[in-house]
Parts: sequence; structure tokens; C-alpha cells
Amino acid sequence: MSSKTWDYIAKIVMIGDSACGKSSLTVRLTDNTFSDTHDVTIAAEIGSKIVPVDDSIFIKLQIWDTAGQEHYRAVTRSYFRNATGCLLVYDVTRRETFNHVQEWLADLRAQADPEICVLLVGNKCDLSDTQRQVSVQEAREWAAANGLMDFVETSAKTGDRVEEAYLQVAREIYYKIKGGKFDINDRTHGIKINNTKYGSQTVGINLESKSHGDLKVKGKCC
Ligand code: G3D
Ligand code: MG
Repeated sequence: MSSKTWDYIAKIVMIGDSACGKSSLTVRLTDNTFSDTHDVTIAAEIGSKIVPVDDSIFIKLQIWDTAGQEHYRAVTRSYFRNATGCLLVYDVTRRETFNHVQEWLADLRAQADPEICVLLVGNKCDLSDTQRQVSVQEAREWAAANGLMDFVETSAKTGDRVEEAYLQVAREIYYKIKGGKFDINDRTHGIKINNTKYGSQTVGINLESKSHGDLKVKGKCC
């Protein structure tokens, strides 16, 4: 168990096509490991991590790692509800996964809170020198044109920018909490505030997570 206490819990969903690295990114964040052999996600799994967002303020990210396969779509859509943050993942070495991000975003926006903080993530940047199929500029422009908070390239394999990606989403969520965009008394926002610290408030998330730890911010770049 982590000794760190959290101020808020926020629900984050991982979405995007199969095999882009959604599970690998989640495991890299929560366990700081990468495995070449992996189990395909069935419907969804949950991981968690406590991250710092401000002086002495911590958010526990409850990460719903969803399956990208078409036959789980109906199920994964139901996980979009209550989400306050999202990593929309594609694979920089497979063009078709980027072609599908528009569809994933439309699906997400049809279900989720309009204030949801969405980060576009181009994963597998360790392969970008030889196998890149989507340019940084194109992805950045698409993210801006579609109202996403930002775009980042990551590698779950090397760890490059993985923590930063989640941290960026956590910070954005915190700014929105501070700015009153997420009403912590409204269950649909999927934010839980620490009752011990702040008194009794409404809880929008109630599942137990499988792992957690503390995050150190690194200044790495792909
Ligand atoms: P998903 O959860 O989006 O379906 P996974 O994707 O995390 O299961 O990863 C799919 C495959 O991509 C896995 O390989 C995994 O090892 C690999 N992968 C994930 N992230 C990276 C990365 O950053 N760099 C590289 N080079 N590979 C990555 P297999 O061979 O098991 O299918
Ligand atoms: Mg998976």
C-alpha cells in the first residue's frame, strides 16, 4: 500500500485500437515495467496511481484500461461514463490506428462528461525512426483541431514520457476541479474527494484498484 494520501480520485479511461499499447502504458505507469508478452485485455482492467498535481495536492488516478476490439465496444462505451480524463492512444507505426482516433473520440464524447480532459497519445515512439507512419505535426494539428488538451508521443517500452502523459491529464483535471468545472457533488463527474481531509462529499467511483504507487516526474523526451 502507498503511504501517500490522496485528495481526489479521478477516473481515467484508456481508449484506442487494439495493440496500440494501452495496457502497456498503464502497466508502465503503475508498475514501471514492460513485458513483450502480454495478455489481451478482456473488456477492461483497472490500475491506479497517486500523482502530485500541486504543492501537497495528490490525485489518485483510477485507470480503466479498456479493450480495443470491436466486439467489446458496447461494454467499453459504458466505461466512458463518469470519466474525467482520457488517453486516446494510437500506434505511431500503424497509420490505420491514427485513422480511427476520430471515431474513438466521437464515441467517447457521446458518452462522457463534456469537460473530460482528453490527451492524444502516439505510442511506440521507440520505433519511430524506422517505422513511423504518422508525423508529429499531423497528430498535433489533429489534436488542436479537435479540441483535445494536447498531444504527446510515448514509449511504454522505454518509459519515455509515459508518466508525463498521465501527469498532464491529472493536472488538467485538477485545474478543472479548482475552476469549478467538475462539480464534486455531482456523481456524474466521477470525482471522489477525500472525506477525511475535506468532509463528506459525493463519490462517483467505487471500484477497488489493483495496484498503486507514487509518481516521480522525469524530464524525458522521445
Ligand atoms: P493494447 O492494450 O492497446 O491492446 P498492448 O496494447 O499494451 O497489449 O500492446 C500491444 C503490443 O504492442 C504488445 O506486443 C506490446 O509489447 C507492444 N507494445 C506496447 N507498447 C509498446 C511500445 O511503446 N513500443 C514497442 N516497441 N512495443 C510496444 P505483442 O508482441 O505482445 O503483441
Ligand atoms: Mg489491452
